[in-house]
Amino acid sequence: MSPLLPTLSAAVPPDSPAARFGRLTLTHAALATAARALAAGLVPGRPVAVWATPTPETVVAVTAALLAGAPAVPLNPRSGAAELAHVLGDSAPAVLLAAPGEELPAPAAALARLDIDLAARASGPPPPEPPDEAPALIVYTSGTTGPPKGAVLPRRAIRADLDALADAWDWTGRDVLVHALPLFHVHGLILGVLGPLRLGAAFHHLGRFSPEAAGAALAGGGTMLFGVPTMYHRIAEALDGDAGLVRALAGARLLVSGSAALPAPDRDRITRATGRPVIERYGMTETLMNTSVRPGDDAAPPGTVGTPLAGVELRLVDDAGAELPPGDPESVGEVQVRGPNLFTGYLNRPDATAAAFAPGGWFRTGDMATRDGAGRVRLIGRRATDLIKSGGYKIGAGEIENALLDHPAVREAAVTGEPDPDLGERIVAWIVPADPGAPPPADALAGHVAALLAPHKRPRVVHYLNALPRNDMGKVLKRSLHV
Ligand code: MCA
Ligand code: AMP
Repeated sequence: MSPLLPTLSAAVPPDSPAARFGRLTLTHAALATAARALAAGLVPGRPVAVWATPTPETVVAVTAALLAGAPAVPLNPRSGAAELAHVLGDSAPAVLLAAPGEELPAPAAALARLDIDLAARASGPPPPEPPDEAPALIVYTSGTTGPPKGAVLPRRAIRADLDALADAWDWTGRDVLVHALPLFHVHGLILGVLGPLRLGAAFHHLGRFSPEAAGAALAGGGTMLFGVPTMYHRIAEALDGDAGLVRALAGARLLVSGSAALPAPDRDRITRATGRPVIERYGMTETLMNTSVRPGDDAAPPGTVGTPLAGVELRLVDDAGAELPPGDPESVGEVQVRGPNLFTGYLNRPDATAAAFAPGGWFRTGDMATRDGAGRVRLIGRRATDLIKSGGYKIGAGEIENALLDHPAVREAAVTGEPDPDLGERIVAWIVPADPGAPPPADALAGHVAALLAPHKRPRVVHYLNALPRNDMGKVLKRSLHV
């Protein structure tokens, strides 16, 4: 079995950079030895939690877990108490890896902890390569109801996905990827970290996103930029009057957007100002990447997410589950995919895993799309209205409703998403207060949700009602919830 991260065992030039965060650069050689030292303390097959701050320590920790064959559970370091307790209870990690000095909140602090030492030096040979079907990562993702589910991603899926992307984007060891994505989701961690590492390439993580920081990193040697549409929106807004940013983007080899739909006005402003297209690719936590526009496909109409990546089978099906004949750009169906890029299932959730697949091993994405004669996919919406994409994060309305109902001043709660020029969608809460004379303030509810779940799940707008609109069965009529 060839290694998932070949540069950890192969000889690489001792000072070739792998990961840069601020002024700190980790070379491939330093990463390999620190990760091997940490891997020696991990047990194959036993999950390890990683306190996934945007730091070199997270890169060493995830690499060590991959080396050891211990499934890594990346944690959002801003997780609230309930979300953290759920993820830790569900994944039952043997140990938590964190940067030295990192203060952990209660449920995480109770775990056995190993500090990540960037300066540690390995002794002895690297551990044997784990089997290809062994779980590599467990990434938590929201559904329409209930708490997030852990998607179990085998090494095979990561390997297949990264090789297909390298092929689609001509991504090589000479590229320097720039991004500021969180390291506890597929986009930032698999594409943004493991992508360059597998190729022996480098990435430059900005720590915190700003158009200026992205421009400076591209001007300073970056060749590719990965971002969610909110980041491209902020870049589009900053281009006017920033000639340096325009030059930096114009000099990039590849600008890639994903995780949510890129609005046409933002895409067009960037292309007009810089002469560079922004390429869209389409994926999901459970499937990794399914399709991408290919650089240089000038015939690709803007707004498509391209054609399937190597090895990915994709079909559209109607409501009855019948496959739509390809080639009719007007027929809308649910996207279903099959291939080596797929996860193996949701941790501890055989029910949800079974429901996610159609007969024949096709994964039901829940995304609705059309396909043109050349096979290019155009996403037009989602099957579930209870899934909200805000800032590129997928958020289930149900988990926010439950958190709101936990507030003593809330009697009833419903959550919807509404269009937002910056976030794509913003979270809107519709509240029936326990005491109509003393409704809880909006910022108290936002703080409550942020503390229980995560700051990006907080409602941005709160409306107060005397009662929620319901049908005869008592189900909330979300379509009637608008101002
Ligand atoms: C404000 N804040 C609060 C509160 N109010 N914190 C706690 N309680 C409150 N009541 C803080 C926030 O924590 C944050 O703090 C600051 O206010 C602003 O936060 P916010 O407005 O939410 O957003 P932002 O910081 O401006 O972030 C925009 C962003 C971010 C950078 C675009 O949304 C982001 O990183 N998105 C990436 C999502 C992603 O990677 N998705 C991939 C999953 P402070 O200022 O201190 O930070 S999808 C995926 O993986 C699939 C496979 C795919 O296809 O890619
Ligand atoms: P997640 O479950 O957080 O991994 O998010 C996956 C979802 O993000 C997909 O099912 C799509 O709805 C959405 N998504 C990802 N990439 C794109 C894209 N390029 N355009 C539109 N939606 C996207």
